Amino acid sequence: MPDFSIAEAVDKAFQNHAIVDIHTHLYPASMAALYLAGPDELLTYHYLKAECSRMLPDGVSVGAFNTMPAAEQADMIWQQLFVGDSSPISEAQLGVVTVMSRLGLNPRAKDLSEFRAFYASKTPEEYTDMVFEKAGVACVYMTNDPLDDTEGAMWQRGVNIDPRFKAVLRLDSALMNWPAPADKLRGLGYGVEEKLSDKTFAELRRYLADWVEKMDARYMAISLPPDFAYPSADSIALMMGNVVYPTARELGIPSAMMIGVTRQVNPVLKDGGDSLGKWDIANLERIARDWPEVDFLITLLSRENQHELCVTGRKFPNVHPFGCWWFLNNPSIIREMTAERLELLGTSFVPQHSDARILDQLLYKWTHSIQVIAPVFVEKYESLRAAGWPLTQADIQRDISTMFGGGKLLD
Ligand code: HDL
Ligand code: ZN
Repeated sequence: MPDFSIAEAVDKAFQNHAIVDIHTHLYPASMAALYLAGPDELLTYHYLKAECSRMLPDGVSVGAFNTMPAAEQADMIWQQLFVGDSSPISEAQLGVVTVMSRLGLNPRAKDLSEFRAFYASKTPEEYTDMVFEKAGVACVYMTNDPLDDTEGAMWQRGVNIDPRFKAVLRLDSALMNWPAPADKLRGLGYGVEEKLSDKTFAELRRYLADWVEKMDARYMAISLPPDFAYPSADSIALMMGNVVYPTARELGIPSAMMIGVTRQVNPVLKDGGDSLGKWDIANLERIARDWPEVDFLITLLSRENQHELCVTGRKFPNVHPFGCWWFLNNPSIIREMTAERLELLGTSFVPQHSDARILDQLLYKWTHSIQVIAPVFVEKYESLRAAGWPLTQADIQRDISTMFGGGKLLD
């Protein structure tokens, strides 16, 4: 007779472990203009704005909706997607319901007044402490961009960063659509040229090294389109091969690539207007083979890329799949991705990140993910026990703490 319930042991392992969330768009209260929390931010999350664009009141266009003040947008989204005449069962809608329930609020309220009053009753620091504690999160990795006017000014002034928020140097604004970023980089003192010359590459490597050090960035990240081809004469491929990968190797920090985004397929939806495409994973084989000393954190946006990403991880130990990103962050797909990753990679991957943009989202993104991930682990541990492995509760705690603690690369 087994001496303990695996299901109970897995649940306890998650309860005993404070999560390390390795990709978010969250910022500490000290970065005030970038700190997003509370009902109006939560309801106007671009996922919900996109879903509301399908359920707008007669006579209200998306363009007209976009001109409304945020509080009015939040009220309309609340009426159309929650109070309205259909159940809030999309993942983003369910998320708001979970958040409100976790905060002890009535998710079936007729308006947002109770949520707004609750949010107003706490300081940003108190709200942050409460959300981290309720969500069981130890720390979150940010998305930091020195070329963002608001954020760059904070770093130049000097900003006190809550140690629960780790920095990540995001590269899209510095490397994509060259030479558009050149002026801003020169404004920061980097003598880049319009052409992709050795001088430009050297100055961009200096930019990366300077800001990794300034921010104590744990990795460098970039989002790339599905047609990203390496090697190629495309400017972004030249940037990756002459700037990012050599810098990652020199600094000994991971290069994260988030691939498959087709930007602004419908611009009127603004930050909700992006879509996805399948990437040719042979590019990753070439990158991992050409840069064996670099650790690549990889998350791909197309469901059709997931199994082959696991296989590529088996071929290259420096390929580290992480998370169920964006359009994959839904229970039906999280379940499938976690199972195939465990089957093909064992414990050598990071199962999830939240990608949270609004602090409150930590309360649902992790709750929902663990609800669907835990049973997959239970099934695998049951198979392990059935195969004759004398499994212990300490084994389970060790695995969960490692895989949801940033994996072998991060902490
Ligand atoms: O590029 C990214 O990091 C993506 O996560 C985008 O921010 C995207 O808009 C998003 O929020 N996905 O969840
Ligand atoms: Zn993101």
